[in-house]
Amino acid sequence: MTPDACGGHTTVILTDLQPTADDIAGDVLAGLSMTPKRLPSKYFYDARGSQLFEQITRQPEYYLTRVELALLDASMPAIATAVAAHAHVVEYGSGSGRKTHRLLEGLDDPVAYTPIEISKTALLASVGRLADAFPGVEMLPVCADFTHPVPLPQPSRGTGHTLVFFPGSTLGNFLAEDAKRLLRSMRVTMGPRGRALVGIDLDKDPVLIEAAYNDAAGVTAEFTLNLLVRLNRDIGSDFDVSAFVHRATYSRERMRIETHLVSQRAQDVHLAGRSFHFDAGEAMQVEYSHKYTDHSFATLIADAGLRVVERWNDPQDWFGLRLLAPA
Ligand code: AVJ
Repeated sequence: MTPDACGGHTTVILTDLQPTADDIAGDVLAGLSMTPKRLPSKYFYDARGSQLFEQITRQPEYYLTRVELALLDASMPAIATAVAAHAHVVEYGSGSGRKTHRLLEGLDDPVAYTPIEISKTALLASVGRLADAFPGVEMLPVCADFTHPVPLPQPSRGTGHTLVFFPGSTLGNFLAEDAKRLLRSMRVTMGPRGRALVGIDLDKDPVLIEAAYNDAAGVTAEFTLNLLVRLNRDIGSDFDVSAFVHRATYSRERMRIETHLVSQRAQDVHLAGRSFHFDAGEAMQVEYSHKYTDHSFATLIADAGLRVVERWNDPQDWFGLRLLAPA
């Protein structure tokens, strides 16, 4: 072991805004009471789910992560020019840190980095990975729900502007009304001089999109089914996981992947003293992944008081990065 193998002399100041704990059982009861039944996709990400998602990003069919990383590399000089020096980089959620690493490396002297994340464990893990690589960047993580406006910690160096970073087409998991609410909160969080760099998956040949959500190795199917495994463990439901199959289809009309879990037999699922009947072949909706055109995206953000100031696509127009400013 080298003397500095443990690294970590950088001070990390955590702001805990104590986001209200998820009411998983309540959300699931509400979803199972709807017709058709549905479950919130945010509950995919327990420890196993996060691990499976990382595995999805390495599947040959799942082009999103690969293309976005290459696009970020290719556009970084232009992004650095478009974004003023001394930015306070604020990331919505915390991924593996690969994209953040490229961004912090490529920007002109960023002063601070603030991931906003509801899970304190994931939050501290993400800054831990970056703190040693960027000793000149103040690490100011905030434990909060980024779908609401977040008061930001003030970096001690300079009063630069804020750059919100929201990669991965995570926006696509929200229905239009929720996406608009999130974008309005983003506008408040970033302030009048702020900017946001948002990654969006673009509308394209449905064959390519459907392949990305139906990888041959079956990792996405396992990721989707893991939702039931985690619910059975964490809220005591009794879904027969082996009787459900993953189904992801692209709706051209709605420009989104619609992921369902389909019960292969009639079954009754019990939760909190209540019983929910599934017919054989009944589909429960578990995730949407919206894709965008320039037109649909412009409409979405306009309703949130934002506008596109710069746009970058990969050479095949599969994935885009958009720099947004208050309208
Ligand atoms: C969380 C938006 C990056 O919707 O593409 C991947 C999650 N679901 N495969 C997406 C996901 C199935 C993913 N994002």
